[in-house]
Amino acid sequence: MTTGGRAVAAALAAHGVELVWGIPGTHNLELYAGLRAAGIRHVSPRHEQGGAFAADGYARATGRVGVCITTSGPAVLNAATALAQAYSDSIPVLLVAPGMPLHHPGLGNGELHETKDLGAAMGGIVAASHRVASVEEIPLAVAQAFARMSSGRPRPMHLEIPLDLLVAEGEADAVAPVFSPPLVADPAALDAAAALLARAERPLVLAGGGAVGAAAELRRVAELLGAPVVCSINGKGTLDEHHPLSMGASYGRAVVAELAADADAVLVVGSELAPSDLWLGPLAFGGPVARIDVDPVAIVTNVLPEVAVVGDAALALAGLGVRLGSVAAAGGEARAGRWRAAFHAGAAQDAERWSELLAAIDDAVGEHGVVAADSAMVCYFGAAAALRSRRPRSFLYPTGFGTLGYALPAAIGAQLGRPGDRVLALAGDGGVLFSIAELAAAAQERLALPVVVVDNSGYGEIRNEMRERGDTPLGVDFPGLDFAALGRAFNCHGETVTSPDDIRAALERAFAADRPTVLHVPE
Ligand SMILES: Cc1ncc(C[n+]2csc(CCOP(=O)(O)OP(=O)(O)O)c2C)c(N)n1
Ligand SMILES: [Mg+2]
Repeated sequence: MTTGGRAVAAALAAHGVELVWGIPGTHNLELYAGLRAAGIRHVSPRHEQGGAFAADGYARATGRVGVCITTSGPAVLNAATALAQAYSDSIPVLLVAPGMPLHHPGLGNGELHETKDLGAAMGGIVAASHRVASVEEIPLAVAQAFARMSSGRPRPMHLEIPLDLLVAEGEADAVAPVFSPPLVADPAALDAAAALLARAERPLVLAGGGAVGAAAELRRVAELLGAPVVCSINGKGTLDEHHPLSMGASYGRAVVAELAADADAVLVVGSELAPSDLWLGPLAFGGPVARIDVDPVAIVTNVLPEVAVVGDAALALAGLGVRLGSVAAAGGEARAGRWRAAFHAGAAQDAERWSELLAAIDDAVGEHGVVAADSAMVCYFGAAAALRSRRPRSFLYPTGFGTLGYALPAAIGAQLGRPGDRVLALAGDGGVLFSIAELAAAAQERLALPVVVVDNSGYGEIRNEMRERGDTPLGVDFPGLDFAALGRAFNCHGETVTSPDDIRAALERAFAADRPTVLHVPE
């Protein structure tokens, strides 16, 4: 016999969960007792949105499921924005939270944390929101959630445990994790994709977040084809950006549109080709398109391919590699080199304002490091293309949903998931305030985390857009804050860096420190 709360914790542990982010409340005390009993490490964010962003950062940096635990009602809704972000970027995050009692009146009776229809709200946000109906069901529901998150297109889940079931006793037989092997593509589809690409003289490869587990296979196919590779921001680093065939990351550049038009065949791997990746509008391809995607729905979305290969990216690319032979195409690097030069020139121009800062970050973070970025200009105009990532899972960015406040908590999650690697948060003065309380969490965990705040005294991008429309800016200018002092108030170090010459030394101090450091960079 066990209790619902203990059954949840035991089931999480049985699925390899070692670390959760959570905030306790009256309704989830038995779950907290279970976490302790199961030996699961608990980290305290200071807001549930920060907890779920941290779980997302952990998932992106490690490839494992990130888990967040909250109490019911407002706590779940606080986490909802982060789960919506995880949904749009296909990140496996599990939220476990109590809900109203099993036999709660459908129209409500004013219970603490009662929400009109929380399941409906969350069902509109995550891949599935499931409410268990008995203690016995709990191990099964956890196994089902993990099965769903570790097969096909990974996406967040919400598991609701009626609050009376958390304390109820029952039998909860363990359910072993379901092993779901990667989806093997149809050989005929792979033949067709190989034929389409082998005919090409000017092939192009686009790789998105769905390719991050297929770095070696992607590189092999690119080399065999002699094809330039452009990664989306979520796919950044999947082909080492120092490789001669790598263009770098982000599709929203004029040179990518030119490259697409010039190509006589295009291979798209694990990429939505979403409007949020294509700021300059849809790409017009000069030749037929083959798409590889684990999601048969995504494969026909935005761009209808001539050849659709539904399957795991690594396996499909390996199959394509076998079909393309063993001799690298001649001339690919020379052709790619011209596009590469144009890509980097454009990126350098857009990032010019932050060039010294970004070069210093690139060097300080190093080959194995991670940059967690916010929806700030320094990130999407700057870091996304100007940093030269060597590996996937090294640039974490809230692409599709585009929320603010992501960088700091995601960096905390990444750092706890990869304690041996350098992790840095990069944000604007506007976005960082959305989740600034997480400095307290980072300080409590004693993370040597630099939090770089690029300060233009307001919502700079929106201010620019208002001006471009000829409007007088409204709601976008803020009096300056002393972010270094703010950092110190949160038990972090704090430094204001006014000269570019000081940035490198400040970053080294931050990575060697016994706590996080807020690096305030006024523009
Ligand atoms: C949750 C949320 N609210 C509002 C926005 C709209 N928005 C996009 S960028 C931006 C400005 C962010 O300011 P800051 O972080 O300082 O970056 P900057 O634009 O100055 O580089 C705003 C308000 C958003 N993306 N997400
Ligand atoms: Mg700003």
